[in-house]
Amino acid sequence: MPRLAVENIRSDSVGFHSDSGQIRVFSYDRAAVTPGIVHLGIGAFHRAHMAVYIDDILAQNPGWGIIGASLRRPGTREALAPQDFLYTLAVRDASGTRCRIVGSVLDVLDANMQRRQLLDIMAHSSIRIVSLTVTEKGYCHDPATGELDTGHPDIRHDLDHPGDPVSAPGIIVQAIEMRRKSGVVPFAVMSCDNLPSNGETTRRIVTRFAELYDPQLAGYIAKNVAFPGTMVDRIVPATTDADRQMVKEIAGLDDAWPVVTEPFTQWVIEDRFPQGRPPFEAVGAQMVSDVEPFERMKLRMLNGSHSTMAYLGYLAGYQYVSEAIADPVIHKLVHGLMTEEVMPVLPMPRADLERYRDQLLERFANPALKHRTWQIAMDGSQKLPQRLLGTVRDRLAKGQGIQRLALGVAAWMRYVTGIGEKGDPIEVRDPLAARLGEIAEASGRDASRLASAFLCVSEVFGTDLPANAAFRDTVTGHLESLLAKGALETARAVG
Ligand code: CS2
Repeated sequence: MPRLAVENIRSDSVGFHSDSGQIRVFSYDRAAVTPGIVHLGIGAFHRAHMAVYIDDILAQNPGWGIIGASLRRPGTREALAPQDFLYTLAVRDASGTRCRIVGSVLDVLDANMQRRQLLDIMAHSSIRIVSLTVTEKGYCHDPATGELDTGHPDIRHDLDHPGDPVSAPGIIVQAIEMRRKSGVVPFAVMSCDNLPSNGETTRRIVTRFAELYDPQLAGYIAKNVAFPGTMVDRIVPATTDADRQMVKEIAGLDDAWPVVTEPFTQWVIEDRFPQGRPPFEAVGAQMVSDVEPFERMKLRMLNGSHSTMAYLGYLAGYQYVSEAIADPVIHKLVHGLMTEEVMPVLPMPRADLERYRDQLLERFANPALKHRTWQIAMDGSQKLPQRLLGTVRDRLAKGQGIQRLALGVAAWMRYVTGIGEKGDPIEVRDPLAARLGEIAEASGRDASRLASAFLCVSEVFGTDLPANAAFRDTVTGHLESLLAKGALETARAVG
């Protein structure tokens, strides 16, 4: 079977057309596209989200091609380089699969091997936006406070070797410094990660890093660099070999790294791009002056439900989200979590939130997406604050109940003990995994000792939550039940 590559998709004067007729192929002249964006962290999510919007934009404006960089995994460049950085997007739901070949990514650099090249490209005047999907932990911050973690090994490395940075903040600051020295105006820095106030948080982290490196540069960044906030949404499970096979059968081309996603996609962007931007609104993105209400709604409704389902679902033996939500006990719990606990402390009209909730429940149930509970369970220490604990704080401040939210938190604690309900080992992936494992070992299966020790992890819970008796007691009670009766029985009792 031919490999996916420019030479294997037929071209004529109006662009490229697929031979198979079953796949859609970009219609612009790819040779005329020039880079305008550098994207840090080019994983499956970016390729199913922003890169697709840009693919649509390139038909009208060829100056916004993307140069991607992977900061950790070298595999993306290796997989995509032989296929001219083209890849297949497979959109799936119960009604079927629709494939399209995306051409907006012009190159992918392996930041570890090609650091100089990456910085040189970022310093070039044609680049006007540097966007990021480096996941929560890529910001090297304290998740509870949103501040740069100055003791983080990557940050320490980058402060000692500023010309050879490995962290996202270090790379961004170095590139801005190179531009400043050569008289090139800075790019806008656009976070597309699921962080609370992601623009403002990125601004704080980058400026703080610069302050430690060179206070004058920090002042320059504070004055001249825009950090637009975004709300991004599309469910994109990690690509599997079965996905590669499926795409091969449909597209008739061998694609080393396709991405599989759902039909739904949403992008809300704060309109703050002093050096210009692509016409995002022309391809379905919403441009707003304040992205925060959208972001908060999405993090607390979608991601809060996701994490709760991931921990409870995994413990209950469900491999995929669609299986977990098909269990009436988990469905009721998640429905109740959103309706009774999250929605009342969001500022949107009730009817809008109800619609949003119902749509989410449908998206979770998409049987064609194999979204592993284990995948979502990853990096819980980085996710819990914005997904569950913000709502917890808002409700506690009003003296309101937190039964279901506390169950999500207790399920995380139960999960990170590293031992499942059948005594099976759980592969806990988390930057704090070693510490969480030590806590579990030292506390045994005593719910009260376990909960107290986990609550002392201040990067997650801050200092206020461990001191709150209502929160501590509710979490401890749920953890006790999870250990004694299991996830499903506990969720049933909470309702
Ligand atoms: C998920 C998100 O992996 C996770 O933690 O909750 O990646 C989720 O699928 C996206 O935010 C959906 O937009």
